[in-house]
Amino acid sequence: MKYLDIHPPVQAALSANRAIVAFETSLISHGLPWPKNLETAQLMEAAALAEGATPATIAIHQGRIHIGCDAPLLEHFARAEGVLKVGRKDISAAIATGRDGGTTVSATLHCAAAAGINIFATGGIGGVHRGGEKSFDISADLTALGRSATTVVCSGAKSILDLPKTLEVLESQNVLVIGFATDSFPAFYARDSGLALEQRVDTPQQAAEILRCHQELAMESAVLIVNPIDEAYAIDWPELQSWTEQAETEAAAEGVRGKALTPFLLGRIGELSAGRTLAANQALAVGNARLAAQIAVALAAEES
Ligand code: PSU
Ligand code: MN
Repeated sequence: MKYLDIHPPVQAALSANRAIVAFETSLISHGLPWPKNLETAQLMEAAALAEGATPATIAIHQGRIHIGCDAPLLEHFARAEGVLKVGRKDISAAIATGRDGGTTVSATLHCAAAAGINIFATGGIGGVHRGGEKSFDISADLTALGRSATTVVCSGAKSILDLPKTLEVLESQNVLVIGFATDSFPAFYARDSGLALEQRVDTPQQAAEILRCHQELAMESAVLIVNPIDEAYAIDWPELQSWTEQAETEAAAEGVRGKALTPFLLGRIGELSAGRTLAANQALAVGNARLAAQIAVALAAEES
C-alpha cells in the first residue's frame, strides 16, 4: 500500500502467516521520559520475540508509515525531537507534510489494520478524562476501538481518567472487554479499579478462541484484553489518587489541555512518585507485550 514501509522481518512474518504483535510509538515519544522509554520499547520487542512473535513497532517517519522500526529508528522516537503526537485524524497531515509522528492507540490501530496485523499491545488506552462531561475531553482511542476489529492488550485505561465513564463509552462503542485472570477492570498502575467485568479468560488459548469467533463473525469493533500489572510493581489506589489530584490541579493552573494533558499528567505523576509510576508503566507495558505475543502465537497455531 502507498505510504506503508513494512520492515523486512515483519514482511517475512506476514507472508508466512506467523504471529505478529504491533506496538505504538506515542508511549515512547510522549508517554515515558528518556531513557526509560527506549528501554521499554526494547523490552517490549524482546518479550514478543521470546514468545515466538515478531514485533512491529509502528511510527510515522518522514511522512511514511513504518510497520516495524529498526534500532536507530526506535532510538529516534525515544529521543523525540520534533516528533508529533499522532492520533488517527492526524495521520494524513503528518504524511503529506513529511513529518515524524509517534502514533497513539487510535492511529496505531488504523496503521496495523492497513498492514494486516490484528493484535496490538500497549500500556493503557486513553479514555474519558475526569470532568469530561464538561470539557468533552474524551480520547479518540475509544471511537477508534469502536471501528477496528483489532485486539488490544493493555492494563485497562490510564488511572488518571474517569474509569467508570470510560467503561460506559467502551460499551457504547461495542468494544468487548475481557479480563485476563481478573474479574475487574484494571487501573493501569493499580491492579484493580473495583469495576466489575462481564468476561474473563485465564489462558491465551481461551482468549484466542474468542478472537477466532470475533473474526469469523466479521465484527467491526475491537476486543480489549485487560491484563493487570504485576503485583511487584503495582501501586496502591489511595497513593495514586493523591499524586493524580496534585497533577490535575497543576495542569488546570497552568492551562494544560488537549493533546498535552495526558503526557503532562503522566510526567508529573512520575516526578511526584519519585519514578515509581515510571517503573510500573514499564512493567505493565512489557507484561502486555508478552501476553499479546502469547495470544498471537495461539491464534497462528489454530489457523495453521
Ligand atoms: N500507554 C501508556 N502510555 C501512554 C499511552 C499509552 O502506557 O502514553 C498513550 C497512547 O498512545 C494513548 C494515548 O493512545 O496515550 C492517549 O492519549 P490521549 O489521552 O491524549 O488520547
Ligand atoms: Mn484528549
